[in-house]
Order: sequence, then structure tokens, then C-alpha cells
Amino acid sequence: MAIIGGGPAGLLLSHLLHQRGVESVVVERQTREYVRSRIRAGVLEWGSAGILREAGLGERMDREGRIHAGSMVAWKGERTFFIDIEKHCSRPFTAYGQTQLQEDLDEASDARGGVVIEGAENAFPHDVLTDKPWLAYEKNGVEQRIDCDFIAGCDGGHGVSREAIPGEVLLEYERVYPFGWLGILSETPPIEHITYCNSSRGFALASQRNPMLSRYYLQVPETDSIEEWPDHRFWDELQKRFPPEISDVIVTGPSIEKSIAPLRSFVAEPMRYGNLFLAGDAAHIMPPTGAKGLNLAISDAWYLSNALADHYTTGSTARLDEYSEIALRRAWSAARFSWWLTSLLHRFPEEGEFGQRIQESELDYLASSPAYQQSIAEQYAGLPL
Ligand code: RFL
Ligand code: PHB
Repeated sequence: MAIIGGGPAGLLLSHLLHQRGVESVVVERQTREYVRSRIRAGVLEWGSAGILREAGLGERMDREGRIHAGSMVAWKGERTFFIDIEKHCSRPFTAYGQTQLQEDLDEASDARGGVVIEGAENAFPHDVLTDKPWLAYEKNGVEQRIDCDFIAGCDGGHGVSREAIPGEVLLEYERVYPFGWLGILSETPPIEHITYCNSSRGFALASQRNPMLSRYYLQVPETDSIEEWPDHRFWDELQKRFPPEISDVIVTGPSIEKSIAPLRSFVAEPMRYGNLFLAGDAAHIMPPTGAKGLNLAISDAWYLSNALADHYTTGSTARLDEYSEIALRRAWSAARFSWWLTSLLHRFPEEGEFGQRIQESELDYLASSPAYQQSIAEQYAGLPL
């Protein structure tokens, strides 16, 4: 198996395949240090944590990750509500950084002698409609070739794998939001709960990495740059968006990382073309509001490794044939939830004051309706695999 991309989808796939007796080579464009340095996700669903644990990757996650019974939502500058996933679904989530997971995956790869080719340029899948596909790439200016049975495109939202699927086969669905998330990390104690905030000034989120590392986000116009957001402006705006009872307990401090991520929803179909399989962000990108992207990368890697292992054990292609449909069903469910939560919590300038009042009314309804709470809790917790 040749795998393009050494992010969470690619490295987890390689790890699970090895455990199922299938060998793979991972080809990564960046260095390991670069991939680790990207500050991204922080929420692992119950099912994702289970997959990692079962694969022998849960030791540090269980030690350093923090189990949460749910997350908080705040609105109107005063109201708060707890999405209690423990009560409604008995499936708490784990706050654990993608950076830490990436380190765990790197370590596991080293321990089993996994082959990860870093700094690989111009990777491209060839002859994927034949039973002798091959992956071309360049390393230090020299062309290389990997002959394999299958190729996995785990190369994220800006990867090349999708380009190997002809335009008349590939369907792409996209929604681009007119804003981004400005995120900072600071070495300050986080507030207790991961807290999503709808404010007439725009969305805000308080999250965490460990007892002395906080992660905060602000909705900002897509045209803003980080130079326009010195720390004092960030903290000032964050405190204005949260209700006073929350702002009062936020501990501010210098940022150690600051970045802006655009928000978009994107799904590509199918996730299989001949002997090329897409997994993770290469096939679908979620706005981070629902905390689903990393969890989908994990479930795709799990579905695909199981299907491949089944193929090598039984000779049947039945599970490989189902992969795209099963993975897409889950991806669309996450896409719908992430779009809905994004729509509920962000300020959409074109919707005006009417849109703001509709959002607030929906949040009031959520706070009063056990039926609605159950539905949201179940989706936030993550649907069964
Ligand atoms: P990745 O992590 O982008 O990894 C792809 C890898 O492929 C490499 N690559 C190539 N290699 C060789 N040749 C090429 N041509 C290549 N092109 C690319 C890249 O260098 C990279 O190493 O995709 P993967 O593995 O599918 O993992 C997906 C997740 O990273 C992503 O979905 C999450 O980070 C999304 N996300 C969140 N997901 C959650 O589940 N919970 C969260 O709380 C959450 N928060 C977030 C997020 C994403 C965010 N940003 C920055 C978009 C918060 C943020 C702010
Ligand atoms: C994060 O901690 O980075 C995080 C948490 C929840 C989200 C998105 C990002 O929905």
C-alpha cells in the first residue's frame, strides 16, 4: 500500500494496516516537525478514542487527555447551557490535541520501523484503474516510484490525490463561509468547559490542551490578518463576546501561537476510484465548529484498514467496494451537523438583526427542550461507527 500524506489519516492508516498484516509506505511532502507544529483539533469523540486505544495508541491520551461530559454554549451575553453528552448518550469525549496525537503516531511508526518518506515532492498516483498502480514522487530532485496494490490519498484539503480522479467522475460540493477563525494558544489555565459562544459581536470559543495551555478562537472577517490582532486586542474582544460570568474567569497572557483558518464545508464523491482510496480531509473538509474533521480522518482510516485487511485475508473485494458509500454517509452526517452548528453560532452580516434574533430564539428553545438536547448531544458525541 502506498499512502500519500503523513497527517493523522495517513499515519493512523499505516499503523492499523501494519497491525492487520498489511505493509505500507507513507510519502509526506513536509518534515515531521512541520506536520506536528500545526495547531489544529482538540476534541476526540468516544469512538475515536476507542479506535486509538484498541490500536495501542491510547496510553498517553488516557494519561494526559481530559474527559469531558459535554460542552457549554453561551448566548445573549448572559445565558449558558451545557450539552450533556454523558447524560444523553453515555459517550463523553476527550480533549486531546492533534499535535499530541501526531507525536504518538510518529512514535508508534518509529517503534514498528514504519517507512515514512519526508520531504517528498510532486507525488502523484498512476494507473489506478489497473491492478498495478504506482506512486511517483521526487526526493532531493531524483524521481522515485513505488509499485503497490493500492494507493491511499490522505493528503489533506490541498492534496493531489483528488486530481487523479477525472472530472466526469468526481463530484465536489462546497460551501465557503465569509469569515475565519483566529486562534491563539496561551500558557494560561483554561476555563473548565469547552465553551462555544454566540454573540452579536461574532462567535467565540474557549478550549484547552492541558492544565496550563489554553486555546481560544474568535470569528473574524476572512480578510483580517494576524498583524491586525495583537494580543491585547484579541483578549479584549474575547472578553466582550463571552458573558461576564465567563469573561471574569478567563486568565489572559501572552500568545505562543496565533493563526487564522478559513471556514469551509467540502465533500468530494466518490472516495474511491479504481485502486485509489481517499481518506480524511482529502475527501471532506468540515468547518471546525462541530469538531468533526479529525474524527472523520480516524474513522476513514479505520474503515479502510478493515476493508483492506478483509481483502487480503479472504480475497473478497466486498468491503472495499462498500468503503466509499459507508465513509461518505458518515461524512455527510458530520457535514450537516458542522454546517448547522456553524450557522447557529456565527454572526452572518448579511442576515442582520433578524438572523441574530432567530439564532437566539433557537438557543432559548434548545435550553428548554429535552428532545432537542438529546438530538444535539447525540450528534456532538459522534454517531456510532
Ligand atoms: P492533514 O492533517 O491535512 O494531513 C495531510 C498531510 O498530507 C500532506 N500532503 C502531502 N504529502 C505528499 N504529497 C502531497 N502532494 C501532499 N499534500 C499534502 C500534508 O503535508 C499533511 O501532512 O489531513 P488528515 O490527515 O486528513 O487530517 C485531518 C485533520 O487534520 C483535520 O480534519 C482537523 O484538524 C480538523 N479540525 C478539527 N477536527 C476535529 O475532529 N476536532 C477539532 O476540534 C478540530 N478543530 C480543526 C480544528 C482544524 C482547524 N484548522 C486549522 C483547519 C480546528 C482548526 C482551527
Ligand atoms: C480546539 O480545541 O481546537 C477545538 C475545540 C472544539 C472545536 C474546534 C476546535 O469545535
